[in-house]
Amino acid sequence: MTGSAATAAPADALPVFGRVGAEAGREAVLAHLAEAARAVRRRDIQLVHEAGQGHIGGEFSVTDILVTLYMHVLNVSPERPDDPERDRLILSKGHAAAALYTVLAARGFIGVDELRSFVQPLSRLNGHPARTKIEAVEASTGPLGHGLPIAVGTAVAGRMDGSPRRTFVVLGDGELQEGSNWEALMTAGNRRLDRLVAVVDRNRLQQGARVADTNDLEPLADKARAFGWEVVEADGHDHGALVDAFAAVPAASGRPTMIVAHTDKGYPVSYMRDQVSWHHKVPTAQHVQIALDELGTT
Ligand SMILES: Cc1ncc(C[n+]2csc(CCOP(=O)(O)OP(=O)(O)O)c2C)c(N)n1
Ligand SMILES: [Mg+2]
Repeated sequence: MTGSAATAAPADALPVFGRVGAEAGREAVLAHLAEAARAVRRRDIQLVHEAGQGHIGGEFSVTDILVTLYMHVLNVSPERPDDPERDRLILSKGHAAAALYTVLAARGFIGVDELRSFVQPLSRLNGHPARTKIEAVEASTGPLGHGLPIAVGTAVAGRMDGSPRRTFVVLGDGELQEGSNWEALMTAGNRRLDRLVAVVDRNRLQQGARVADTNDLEPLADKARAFGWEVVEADGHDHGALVDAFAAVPAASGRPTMIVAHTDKGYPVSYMRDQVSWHHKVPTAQHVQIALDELGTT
């Protein structure tokens, strides 16, 4: 790992991090994830500022989930991005693309310098992730409600191949209002797709309003259990809690796993945290500076 370079680097520098597995010990894993998450958020907010677009609130709520997956959980490697036995990760809430690109760069799947091209003409880094442009993007997403159905098919394919590979899908909570998700939840439960994991970024906000005031999901865990899923609730900003939740997959029950990751939109930045306006507001230079100060460097 080269993450310690973050300390003295200029504000927009992003180190490339390796994967640190459980064999390194819990303390080393958690230190690695904390450092990577900080570096990713620092780079991401500057990316969105420079591009003049993005969804920084939902990017910061999902950062710890994506970092824990790419830097610790997933059996994936930039040296073999097309390995048929790799784990699959689908970011269904595709509007958080800049967070995904920043994590992919931090893990070595795309160049750190390429991040500067985000949403520029002819860039591969579209406002929503495109499978046809970036090999490490497992599914094109953006229209909400598609990632989980694709993930169910991906998990079925893995089972038909007799493969131990796992499929992870990261969903927004507002996204769960799309009916397609509930067909997919039902199918996965009925088929007992134990190597399928759905992570819900439960930040309680959607675009312009609270989820509960729009079309409430509760009792979400009970609903998922009724559809045949194992449900784990975790603090989605606590890397240790996420590591433990992922380590419990596949569940002994043989059911697919839903991790309800309790998060805050804009976490951990003071002016952004739990503020619905930060769904897709663009940070000014001053906003960026405050965020960098709050995120710190070590
Ligand atoms: C089918 C569809 N409808 C509407 C949108 C526009 N849209 C983009 S993000 C968003 C809110 C999503 O809320 P949530 O899933 O909770 O995401 P998060 O809070 O994590 O940003 C909406 C309505 C979309 N991308 N796709
Ligand atoms: Mg949300």
